[in-house]
Amino acid sequence: MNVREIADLGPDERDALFERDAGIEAVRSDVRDIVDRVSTEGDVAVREFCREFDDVEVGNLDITDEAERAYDAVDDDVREAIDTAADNIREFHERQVPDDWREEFDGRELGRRYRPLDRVGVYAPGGTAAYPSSALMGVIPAKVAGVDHVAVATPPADEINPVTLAAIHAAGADVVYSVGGAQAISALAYGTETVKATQKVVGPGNKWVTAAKAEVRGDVEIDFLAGPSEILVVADESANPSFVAADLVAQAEHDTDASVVAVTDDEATAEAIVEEVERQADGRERADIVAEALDSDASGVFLARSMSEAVLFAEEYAAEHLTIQARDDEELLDRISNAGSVFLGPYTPVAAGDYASGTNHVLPTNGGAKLYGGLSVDTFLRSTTVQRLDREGLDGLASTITTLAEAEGLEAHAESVRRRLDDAGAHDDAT
Ligand code: HSO
Ligand code: ZN
Repeated sequence: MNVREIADLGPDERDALFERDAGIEAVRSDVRDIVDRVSTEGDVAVREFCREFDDVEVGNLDITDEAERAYDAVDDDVREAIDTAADNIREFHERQVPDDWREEFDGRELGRRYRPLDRVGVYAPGGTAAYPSSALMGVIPAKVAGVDHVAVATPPADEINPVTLAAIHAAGADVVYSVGGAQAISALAYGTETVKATQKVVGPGNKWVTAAKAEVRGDVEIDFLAGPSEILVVADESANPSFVAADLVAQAEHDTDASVVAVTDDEATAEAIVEEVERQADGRERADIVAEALDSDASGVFLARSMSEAVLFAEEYAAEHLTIQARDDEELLDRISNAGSVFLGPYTPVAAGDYASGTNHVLPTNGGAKLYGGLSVDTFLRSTTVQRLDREGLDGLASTITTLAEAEGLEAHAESVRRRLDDAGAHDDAT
């Protein structure tokens, strides 16, 4: 890693930073076959793919009871950590539940109400990327939203990660299936003999999972296509380079494709961050992954000519995680709209949000933050508008409606208004 100046970046360097993608194109056609076979052949195809990709002969696809047993069996400190994280995540998401409302607007009573989806599917990654925390982040908001049937799919293994199973249970999943990859997404979307079809499939996964979500989108809802982890740190000279580096190295350990970036207007801070990153990357348990992520063109430390230029960089970058380590952090934040989740101040590591502060860690990557937010209670709700007009309210709107209806050539629309206001035609109690 070295310090590069934003002003000197060439087009290829800018593309590597700003044109990130989930990298799913290469697997799209293989994934399409898997998705199709599961949707037409059901459990038989699911079992066959578990054999082929996970090398496991799956007995019972429904492992709901196993998840409960895993929760009881994990070490006490792990169970307590899961419970504490789950409580905090639940509390934060409960705060997001919108109230139904009705309001009077000059004779027009208008409102909005919210209802949960009936059935949703949450993917919980397994294997080396088994993240029990992601199971909490997917299931809890759905249960808080009031979804009745929350199904979780997690890859089979000779021994499925017991912490993942325990977290799935603690989060409140209603049913757990032992199936992973594209076959899991297809099963959750279309149903099989064992797996009940759901209306929306959410959660992060590898390329195969993400490509399968792209494939089923349209037939069912999905959250969004999540790519590898990203972090952008915006720092001024008050930042602690060692804390900044620690957050960069932490996200780099996720994936060789992770993008970890810092931008600062202070040259000494930039140099110090690079030095610290090198020092801290050394000897990490996942040193190879960290080194490859740090070496990539999508990672680096960048020097801006001013904090305003740093802010513009952050806006263009639209990071999954944005941390602001600067004296005027709130003022800088006011100028930024594009970020999945923001971390302010020296005592707010991204790992807090990854695990336990309560916010959700399933967040938009690849610049998605320009368009949408991360997983939340809203992800699992649909809204309905409601209205009741009284005679006066309709009277006040009549000419607006009839004029627009006639302008559209929809005369029967206009008539449906006039008929109500025509006293001769009005029903006695139609006041
Ligand atoms: N930083 C990841 C979430 C995670 N971190 C899970 C640790 N475990 C989201 O990009
Ligand atoms: Zn993380």
